Amino acid sequence: MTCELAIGDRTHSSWSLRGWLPFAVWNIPVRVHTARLYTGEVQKLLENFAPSRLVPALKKDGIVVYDTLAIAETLAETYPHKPLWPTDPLLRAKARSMAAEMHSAYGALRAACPMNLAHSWAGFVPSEDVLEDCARIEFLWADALDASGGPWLCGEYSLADVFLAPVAMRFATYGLPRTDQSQTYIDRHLAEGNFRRWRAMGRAENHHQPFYDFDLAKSPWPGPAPLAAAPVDAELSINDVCPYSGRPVTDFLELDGRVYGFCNRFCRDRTVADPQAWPAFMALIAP
Ligand SMILES: N[C@@H](CCC(=O)N[C@@H](CS)C(=O)NCC(=O)O)C(=O)O
Repeated sequence: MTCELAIGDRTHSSWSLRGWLPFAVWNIPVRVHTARLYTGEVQKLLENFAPSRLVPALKKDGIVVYDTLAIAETLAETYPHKPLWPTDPLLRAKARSMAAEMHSAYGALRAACPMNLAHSWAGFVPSEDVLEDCARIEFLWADALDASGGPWLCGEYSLADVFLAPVAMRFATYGLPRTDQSQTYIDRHLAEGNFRRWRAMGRAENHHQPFYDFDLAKSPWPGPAPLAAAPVDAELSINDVCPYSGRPVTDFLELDGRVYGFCNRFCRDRTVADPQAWPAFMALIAP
């Protein structure tokens, strides 16, 4: 039976990102249900995921697993041939420990720097407590990267990277001080395809949560700059069917003077947000 996953706003819900990434990275079929945070939508959605109180929540074979660490362990045990955890015992211990510490610590960083994949802030001044969390995280990143040789924390991409992906975003978007080694690791997350697709879907959702705003200037997005696509009203496009669904096109974007069509607005807008994140679209523009 296909897994069902309840998540919140992609731009803001760091735990939802952690819950979703394993499905994307290890190609595990899932049906995603989204609800907007700080409205009644989450609790309404979770009526089908009892006894979950928060997102993400997973339903698999009629059984609900909530809380990200439990979801990660459930997927690892369900798909033992997929390398969710590293196979090497030392690296597996490090990966499990980092994921667990992420789950139980770094309160200062999490409170001061909520995940916001819409913006990068200039002039954020971290408190001593935030800097202490950052130092601990960088110590663990260096420990793992030195032991594994990289490129991800424990060699190949693992659940450790899933759990630290939103932290990498906090370093990047709040301009937190970091070593060159951390910067390389953060850049790897910013360029990673699954993360880029998640962020693009968040941009297309366009859920603005004022709670996450800061009275600071915005700086350019620290990841790869997206190609300059724009939504456009049109009737004709280069393609007759959507590159994702194969259905007739109804919504359009323009890129480099050419018009491309999609079967709905969300497919179009997530592509506008970051065209290069979508291999099926890139195949269409450069066959
Ligand atoms: N310990 C939980 C934390 C989950 C969590 O805090 N989820 C937030 C979104 S990031 C949520 O559901 N908020 C909705 C609410 O508070 O009503 C986990 O690991 O999954």
